Amino acid sequence: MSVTGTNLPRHELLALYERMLLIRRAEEQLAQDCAAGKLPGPVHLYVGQEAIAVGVCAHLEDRDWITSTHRGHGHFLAKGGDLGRMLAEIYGRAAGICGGFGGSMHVADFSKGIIGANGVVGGGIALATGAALAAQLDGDGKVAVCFFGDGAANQGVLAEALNVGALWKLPLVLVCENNGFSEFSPTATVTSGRIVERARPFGVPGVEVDGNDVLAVWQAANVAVRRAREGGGPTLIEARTYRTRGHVEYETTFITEPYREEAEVQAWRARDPIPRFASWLLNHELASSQELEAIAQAVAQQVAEAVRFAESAPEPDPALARGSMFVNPR
Ligand SMILES: Cc1ncc(C[n+]2csc(CCOP(=O)(O)OP(=O)(O)O)c2C)c(N)n1
Repeated sequence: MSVTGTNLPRHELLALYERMLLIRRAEEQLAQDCAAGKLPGPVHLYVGQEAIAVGVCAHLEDRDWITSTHRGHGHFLAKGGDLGRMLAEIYGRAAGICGGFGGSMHVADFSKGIIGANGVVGGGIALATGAALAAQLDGDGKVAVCFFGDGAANQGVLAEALNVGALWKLPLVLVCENNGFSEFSPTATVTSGRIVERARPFGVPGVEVDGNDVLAVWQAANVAVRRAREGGGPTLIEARTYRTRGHVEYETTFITEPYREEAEVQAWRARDPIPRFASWLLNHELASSQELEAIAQAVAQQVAEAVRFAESAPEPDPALARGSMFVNPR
């Protein structure tokens, strides 16, 4: 794991570890809930990709904007979204962050700069570019970060964002999470060339990084966010990772043929960013196993409390559904 140049104090390193673990444990809870038939809608889990959201969002403040994807729980939590209200949203409860009407693919919190998860593949790219333009007009050093998948990188809007972002030097960071798949299609079967090189014709820096190494992501984002804040314009980061769970929970109910080798999944599980970072902390004597255990216990407690909060919340009043969708419902 590359570490030079982070100069992060110990408490910040432990905070990165804690946040990755919180995302993981929250999603393990959702996987269980889904298997138990408790969820009213689908969930796309971020398991194995936590280092990307956490390494990037460590550089952001509440006033900075992020846009997300259909696989958005990790982005929401890394940017400081409330776990209890996220779970309540996914459980379809009134206490949810969108009143229980949006579900997993719409978790958003403008007060934390979270423009939201998004079921439209590539939809966040245009939203983040607009947010970056707004930030530039505000002139107070805010940045906009867009998380998107390798599948979304094949939408034409990426070229449009790179073009206008470079031209207007927008404070924009484009973070492509290349997890090897677009639904059930391996990336290599639907994507030509290297995604990171798509920045080059626009004169935008492109950086490829190990997306399972939280410190490598932290370093790449450090440079990109600073450049954006200082008026240097956009950066494209391609973070290489792997989706170790399915595209969507419970996909085996409709996908009957395997679309990848189990050995490949296992090889990537061995590179899981969380135990990997734990080993690094232990090897560098930056944490003891007791400290990591204490963090794990605190996280488990936080998830249990969030579940209690979400489960005890009432369902929303159906009469409010239209009111939440339109500004002036008729
Ligand atoms: C505009 C649009 N086209 C197609 C879909 C169907 N769809 C949902 S997820 C997905 C794959 C997205 O792949 P990627 O961007 O790599 O994200 P990942 O699921 O790997 O995180 C597709 C094609 C969609 N939701 N929106």
